[in-house]
Amino acid sequence: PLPAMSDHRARFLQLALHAQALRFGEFTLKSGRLSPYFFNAGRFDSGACLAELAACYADAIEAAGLRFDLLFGPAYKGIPLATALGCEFARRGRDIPLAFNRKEAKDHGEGGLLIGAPLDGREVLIVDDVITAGTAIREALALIRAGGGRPAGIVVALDRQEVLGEGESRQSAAQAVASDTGVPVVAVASLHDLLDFAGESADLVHHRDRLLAYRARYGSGS
Ligand code: OMP
Repeated sequence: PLPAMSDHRARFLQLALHAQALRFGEFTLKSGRLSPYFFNAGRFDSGACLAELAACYADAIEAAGLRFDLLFGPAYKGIPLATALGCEFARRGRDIPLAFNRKEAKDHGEGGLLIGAPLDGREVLIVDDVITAGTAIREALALIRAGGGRPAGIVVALDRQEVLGEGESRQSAAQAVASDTGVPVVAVASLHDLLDFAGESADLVHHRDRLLAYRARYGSGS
C-alpha cells in the first residue's frame, strides 16, 4: 500500500523502488562510505518509467518555484533526465531549450564539449540524479559558467543529505553547494523522506534501523 506521503516525493520513491533504482544492501560510495542503500538512476530504463520520473522532477521544480530558461543534463546520467524533463515541460505547455555535455572533446565535426542549445546568457537549471558530496554538481556548475550560462538552480532526484567530513559542521553537501555558490538545490526526495516512507511501508520497515544508523554517522542535521 502507498504510504500517506502522497505527493511527488512518495510517487518518486514508489517508482524508484519499483524500477529497482533504489536498493538496500551494502554499497561502497564514491566517497568510500559503506551505505545501506544506493540510488541508481540508470534503472529508469524505459520510456514510461522516465516519463513518470520526469513528472516527479517537474512537480518538485514547480513546488520550489525555481526560475530558469534552459535545462542542462550533465553527462552521462543527467542527459536522459534533462531530456525527459524537457519533454514533460513541453507536455505542460512550456518549450524550454535543452543542452548537455560530452565527456571527451571531439577534434572534428562540430567539436567542443557542449551539445544542444547555446548557454550564452541563459538561466540554467542543472538536472542530475543524486547528490552525496556535491562533487558532480560542482563540476556541472563549472561547465555552465565556462559555457557562458548563469546557473539558476540544481535539481536532483535524491538528496542523500550527507555531511562532507565527520564531526565538523552538520551542513549537508547540498546546503554547502547552495551557500558557497548561491545556487538553490532542489531534490525530489531526500534521505529524510525515504526514512518517513520506510516507516510507513511494511516492505521497507526492516531497512529503517540501518538507514537510521547510517544517518546518525554521516547525515546532516536536516
Ligand atoms: P557526489 O559527486 O559525491 O555528489 O556523488 C554523486 C555521484 O555518486 C553520482 O553521480 C553517482 O556516480 C554516485 N552515487 C549514486 O549514483 N547513487 C548513490 O546512491 C550514491 C552515489 C555515491 O557514490 O555517492
